Amino acid sequence: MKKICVIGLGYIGLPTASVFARAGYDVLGVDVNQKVVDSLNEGKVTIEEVDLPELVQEVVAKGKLKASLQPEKSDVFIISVPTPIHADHSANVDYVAEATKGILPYLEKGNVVIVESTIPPRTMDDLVAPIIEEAGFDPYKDIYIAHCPERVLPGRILIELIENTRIVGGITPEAAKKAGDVYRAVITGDVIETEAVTAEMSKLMENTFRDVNIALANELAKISARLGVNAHDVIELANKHPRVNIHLPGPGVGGHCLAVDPYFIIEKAREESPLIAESRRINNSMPHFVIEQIKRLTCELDKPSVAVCGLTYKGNIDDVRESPAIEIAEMLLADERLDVRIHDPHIHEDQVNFPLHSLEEAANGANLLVVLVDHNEFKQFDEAMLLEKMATPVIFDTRNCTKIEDERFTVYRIGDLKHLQAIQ
Ligand code: SAJ
Repeated sequence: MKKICVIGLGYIGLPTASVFARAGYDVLGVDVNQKVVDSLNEGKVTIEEVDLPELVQEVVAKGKLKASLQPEKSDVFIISVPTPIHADHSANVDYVAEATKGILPYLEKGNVVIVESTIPPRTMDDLVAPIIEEAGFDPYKDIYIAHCPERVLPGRILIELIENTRIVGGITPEAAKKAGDVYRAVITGDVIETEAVTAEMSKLMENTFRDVNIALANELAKISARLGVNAHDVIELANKHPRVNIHLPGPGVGGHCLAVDPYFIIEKAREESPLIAESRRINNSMPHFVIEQIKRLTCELDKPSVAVCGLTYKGNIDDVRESPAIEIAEMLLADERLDVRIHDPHIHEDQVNFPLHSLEEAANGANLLVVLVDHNEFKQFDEAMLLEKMATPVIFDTRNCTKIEDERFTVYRIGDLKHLQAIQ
């Protein structure tokens, strides 16, 4: 039976380690955080994910999953550490480099080394392989080195880890085969072997495809504001065509994937990626576009009161990473002309550095209510409450998600601003 060492016990590493342990492998999870290591050894999890606490408890109790600050000799090493971005948007691959260096003392000929972290193209060949070579191995012969990007959706991680198709990119065909076999033993989805750089690019292009298409929808929203067109009607009609799928405009693109991954391509081929770069710029410009509309709406008022609804990067989650809504909230709070109150039922005050309010408090005396996230709570507001509390019943919905029945409300939507008039 094979022994597997998983480096990085985060959202991907811990579920991955648990799934291999459940399949009967002896798994060692490695993390730099002592707390993570200690709690795992007690059978407890430090991240929130459906069914994970039960699975971890079971495999730890059986002795199949253990945690440590240091790796051990293993047949397979899986690296799943974060790749954040620097301030200039270039990828920070330091954790990947450190994790690779960390396994060198335990590495033996014939071992498989898999990187699951999202990485810029050529990282396997230009960074990981040379580190292994420096330790005296021939990375193209002695060790089987591969990139296998993860593509799971939080909330469904344990299901998708087993069912999703896996792309396994080896730095040699043999490496792809050996790494592919590691997954084939435990997953039901297809395992497709390819070159490392193809696997790197395919992961990045999935998220870039989405980012570029959202940029197109956001550009349409801006064009529609200029021309007095309803972008939502345009999208609905255009999407009747069997090969057209225009995405949804919004206040910008957030999250740790779409708002980050395209930069990994740009940094490696700047001159050849103007469309990807421009799409990033368009999506990054959306918070300013939202602010401009709020200013246009409130310009006639002395000290307008604005209720902001939603801070997460998308609906029904508690994640604020790269969230355009946070950027918008901070810009509004910095504007001394405005009285701003913020509400998000999915997040805690310790996630942000400004006060949060209940919906009633935020709406109280508000001249404008701005919806920045499509949480279920905002799809059907308590209209009677809003009518009673708000000074002027005006809503600016940047997600096109609210259903407002009462005709006393004036509702503007990001793709439908044609009748926009200042609140008086
Ligand atoms: N958004 C729009 N308009 C749209 C769709 C999304 O403005 O039409 C915005 C969202 O509000 C959000 C951002 O884009 O701010 C990203 O949301 P998302 O749901 O598109 O994606 P993520 O970042 O939560 O997850 C993505 C997924 N990738 C794809 O759908 C191609 C997921 O499958 C990946 O696992 C994940 O990235 C990842 O880890 O790479």
